[in-house]
Amino acid sequence: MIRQGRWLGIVSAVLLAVCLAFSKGGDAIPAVRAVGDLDGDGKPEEYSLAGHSLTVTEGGQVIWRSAGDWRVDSFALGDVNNDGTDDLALSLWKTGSFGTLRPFWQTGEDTSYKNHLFVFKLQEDTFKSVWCSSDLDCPIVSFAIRDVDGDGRSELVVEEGQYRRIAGERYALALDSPLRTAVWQWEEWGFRLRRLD
Ligand SMILES: [Ca+2]
Ligand SMILES: [Ca+2]
Ligand SMILES: [Ca+2]
Repeated sequence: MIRQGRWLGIVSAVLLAVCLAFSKGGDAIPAVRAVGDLDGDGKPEEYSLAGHSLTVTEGGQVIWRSAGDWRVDSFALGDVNNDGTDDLALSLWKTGSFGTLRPFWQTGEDTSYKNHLFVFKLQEDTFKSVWCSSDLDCPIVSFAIRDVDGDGRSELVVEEGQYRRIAGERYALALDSPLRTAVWQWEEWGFRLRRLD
C-alpha cells in the first residue's frame, strides 16, 4: 500500500508539472484539471471541471465555483486579452442571453438556452469578469488560447459547430454538424474575427 501511495504521489507530481508547463508556456488547451497562478500571489490555484461545474481552489480552500445554472463544457487558462496576465476562459451553456447586463433595447423575453464564452481575471482571490458573451451564433465544440501566427499575441482558436433545437428556445450542439475553425483576436473591448476556415 505504501509503495502504491508513493507511485500515486509521483504520478500526481508529474501531472501537476504538465499542468504547470501548460499554464506557464502561454499555450493553453481546455482541460478537466489545470494549475495556474492567475493572481500572481505565488500560491497556485487548482482548476477542476467535474459534472459540468468548475471549482477553483487555492491552498486547499475553494475560492470560486461556477454558477449552479451554468453547464460548463470546457475551460482554458491563458492570456486571451494580451494584457500580460493569464485569464480563465469558459465555454458554458445557460438560459438567458444577457444576464444582468441586458441592453435597454432588449425588451422581449430572454429565455434562450445557448452557448456562451466568458472570460475572467483573478485579483486577490476574486474572479472578475473581463468579457461575457451573449448567445454565441455558433456553439463551441472546443477551443484553445494560443499564438497561431507567431506575433507574440494570443488568439482564441475555436472549433465551431451548429445548434440543434431541443424544445422551444432550448438548444444543444448538433453532433453531426460540419465544423469550422474561427480565430478571434482580442481588441480593446472584445473579440474580433480574424479568420474563418
Ligand atoms: Ca494564486
Ligand atoms: Ca489577460
Ligand atoms: Ca498571435
